[in-house]
This record gives sequence, C-alpha cells and structure tokens, in this order.
Amino acid sequence: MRPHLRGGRTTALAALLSLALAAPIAAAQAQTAPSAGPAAGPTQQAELPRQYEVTGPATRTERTTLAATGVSIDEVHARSVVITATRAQAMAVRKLGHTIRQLPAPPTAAPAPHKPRGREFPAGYTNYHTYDEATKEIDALVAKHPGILSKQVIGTSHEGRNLLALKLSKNVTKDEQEPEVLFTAHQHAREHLTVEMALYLLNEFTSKYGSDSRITKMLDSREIWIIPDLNPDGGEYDIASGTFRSWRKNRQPNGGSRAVGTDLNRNWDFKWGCCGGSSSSPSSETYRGASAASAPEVQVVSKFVQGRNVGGKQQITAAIDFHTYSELVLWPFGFTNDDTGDGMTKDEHDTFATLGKNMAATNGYTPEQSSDLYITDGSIDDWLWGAQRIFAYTFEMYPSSFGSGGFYPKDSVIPKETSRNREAVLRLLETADCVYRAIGKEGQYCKSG
Ligand code: 3K0
Ligand code: CA
Ligand code: ZN
Repeated sequence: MRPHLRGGRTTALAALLSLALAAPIAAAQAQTAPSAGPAAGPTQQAELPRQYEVTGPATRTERTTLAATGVSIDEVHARSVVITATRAQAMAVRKLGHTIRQLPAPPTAAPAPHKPRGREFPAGYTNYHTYDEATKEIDALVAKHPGILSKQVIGTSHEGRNLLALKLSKNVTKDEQEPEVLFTAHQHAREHLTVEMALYLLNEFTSKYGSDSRITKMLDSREIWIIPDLNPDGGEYDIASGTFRSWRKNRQPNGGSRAVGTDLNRNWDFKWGCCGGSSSSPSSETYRGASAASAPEVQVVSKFVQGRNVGGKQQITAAIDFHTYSELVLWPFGFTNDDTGDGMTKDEHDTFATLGKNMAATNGYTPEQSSDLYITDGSIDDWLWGAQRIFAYTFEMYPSSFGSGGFYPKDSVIPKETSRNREAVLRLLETADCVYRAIGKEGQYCKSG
C-alpha cells in the first residue's frame, strides 16, 4: 500500500527547529508525576515530557521500532517524525541511531486574568472548556433542548469525574429502531481541541434542528451518541499547574511504579498488547495498562457500547474518535499492516477506505489505514470494528504539524477547525443506515437496500 505521510509541511517546523534549544539528554529518569492538583508539593515536580524531532525513521517498521522505546509518535514525515518523550526515552531513541532535537516547550502563557491559576486555560486558550465549563454548557443545552438531547452519566473516571454520554435524536427519551452513530473525544489528555469538537456537534445539532434540512433529517432518523470527554482526569491534570504538561494518559496509578497513567488508546480489549503497538512499561507514553480494559474510563465506555447491542444486534453502525493532531482520517486495523485478513474482508476494507477518502475530501485531511503510521494495538477503532463491527474512524484534527501549534493551538482556531469536520460528520451520519452504500453494495449487505 502506498504510504501516506502524517503531518504536512516541514518548513514551519524547520523554522521553529532553528530556534529550538539543543537540550542535553540527562541520565535516565523515570517518568513520574505527583498526584493531581493542589496535593502536588513543590519539591515533587515531575519531569514533563517534551517533543523532539527525530530524523531517520522513514518506514512504518522503523516508526514501530521507535515507538517501542515508549514514546508517542505525534507527526510522521517522509524521513522524520515528531515524538513526545521523557529525557530517558529520548536517550533510548538516540541509541537507535537517530538524530534527535528537542522542540520548544508548550506555551507558558500567562494565567487568564481574574481566574485562579490551574482552574482555567491560560490566556490565549480561555475559549477552551475545562471539564466544569463543558459540563455546565452541556447541562444548559440539555435544559434548552430536552426533546432532542438527553444526558446520561455512564460511569466515572479514576478520580471520580462523571463520564457522560449525550444522545441526540427526535423522541430522544425513546429507544427507537434507528441506526446509531457514536462520536467520542479526548482519550488523550493534551488533545483539548477534541472536546471542542464534541461541543461543536452538540451546539450545531441542537441549534439547527428544524431549520437545517440535513441536520433535521439526521436527528429524525438516527440516534447520535456523543461522549465528549473520555479522559477528564488527564485533561484537568494537563492544565492544573498553569503550564501545559503535555500529558497523554489517564491519571490511574500503577502498582509497583511511580509512573502514573495508562494510554487509553492502547487499553481496549481487542488484540490487547498483541503486536508491538503498545508498551508494558508504566513509564511509557503508550503504556497499555495491567490488563485489557483495566482503565476505568475504557471499561465504562466499553460497557456503554456493549449495551447498545440490543437483541444480539449492535445498534451503532459507525463512529468517529477525535484526536489531535496531524489532519488525518484513519481506519482499522492498527494492529496489522495487512489491508485485509481475519476480521477484514475486501469489501469491508473497501468500504472503510472509500468512505474514509470521501470524508477526507471534505476536510482536506489525509486518509489512510491506521497502521500506515505505525503499529498500534488495543486502540478504540480496532476494538469498535474487531469486536463490535462498527465502522470506526479516528480523526486526527488540526494542525498538520508542530509548527502550527501542535497539541496546543490557540483558541482562535476552534470555530474554523471544528466546523471543518461538519460535512464529514454529516456524510458519516447519512451513510450510517447502510455503510456499504459507500461501495454500492447496499443490495448485498443491507436488507432494505
Ligand atoms: O488508530 C490510530 O492510529 C490512533 C492514532 C493515535 C494514537 O493513539 O497513537 N495518534 S495520537 O496519539 O497522536 N492522537
Ligand atoms: Ca429517535
Ligand atoms: Zn490522540
């Protein structure tokens, strides 16, 4: 398969690189973290992971080998990648023979005026929603639109925050015989733009029901589920010190280690830990957890999705899990480089690829199979498809590269970069009654064609 590369132009990155400090790579230091929030003592400051440009890896195999050092791969270019790593992990990457350079730290913006530090995003980011702000906005929307929007608490995070599922549909209190579609966001703590994506969809669908004909039709004929924040603990931890911490995982402690957190997108119960696409080391950015679905957040959402299997039939037919960044539309599998095989027929692959490319044509993202980047195992998409047979995509949102803001683009981009996915989301919804229509095979696969 032709490799598409993650991340766009490298010019902005190169310009920033010339400004980057050449950081000494210190002796091995475990990636540890103090407990969240106010309990963290000043003498206990944990090392924050940093982004590095790594020159050398040019194939998906080399990228998978690189990921095995425990780093996350954030951008993929023809002969380089951008990773997030601790100093110890960066040292291990250098030992692979690659050239590495540290990139500038995330913005250390001043606290927003009149807001207590750590309880709000910093200046330039205040239009991002903290967990409490998102909850308030959601509650207000539910109060305003009770006929088409309902809220369920489907469980709690490790630190006890509510995990929400919002349902959007006409006659929302009834479970009708309608195709269901799932949108999830914020598995990775630092990917705050994805919560804004979920909030955009909630606002867009509720405000335009009855006036926009496509939205009206979709709410009349589908049941739309939005889980706006899979990792609230991680998200809050990322902003709690007043400086973005580049945190990825949840905030669950790991027995026998000072390292905190599981990578939720390596913890799902399908081919968990099978294939070199995750780490068994708690200090890794891609730690897969002690066992499949060991993270409470993954358990809760897995149970919710399993609960949508009614009378032996999974009601959810299609899904998007939002991440940042790199501007990609990804489809399963992540655990194998094969396009087809066990669990993926040619028609299924063709359906994924055709609809994926169709959606990508609307937002300008690059469409490709997940494993074209690097191998992942235990990802949500592999589980949603492999275990639940849901046509599940991962969207890696704005920006295309570190040079345009990486994980921390300013809040001024929120309206443009969330509405950018409106058409793709509508197309997924419109196809959800028979996803195989994407390849013209509704007669073969869907009873009512
Ligand atoms: O399915 C996938 O390929 C997931 C890609 C995702 C991940 O979990 O590695 N990329 S991210 O961590 O930079 N959002
Ligand atoms: Ca309905
Ligand atoms: Zn992510």
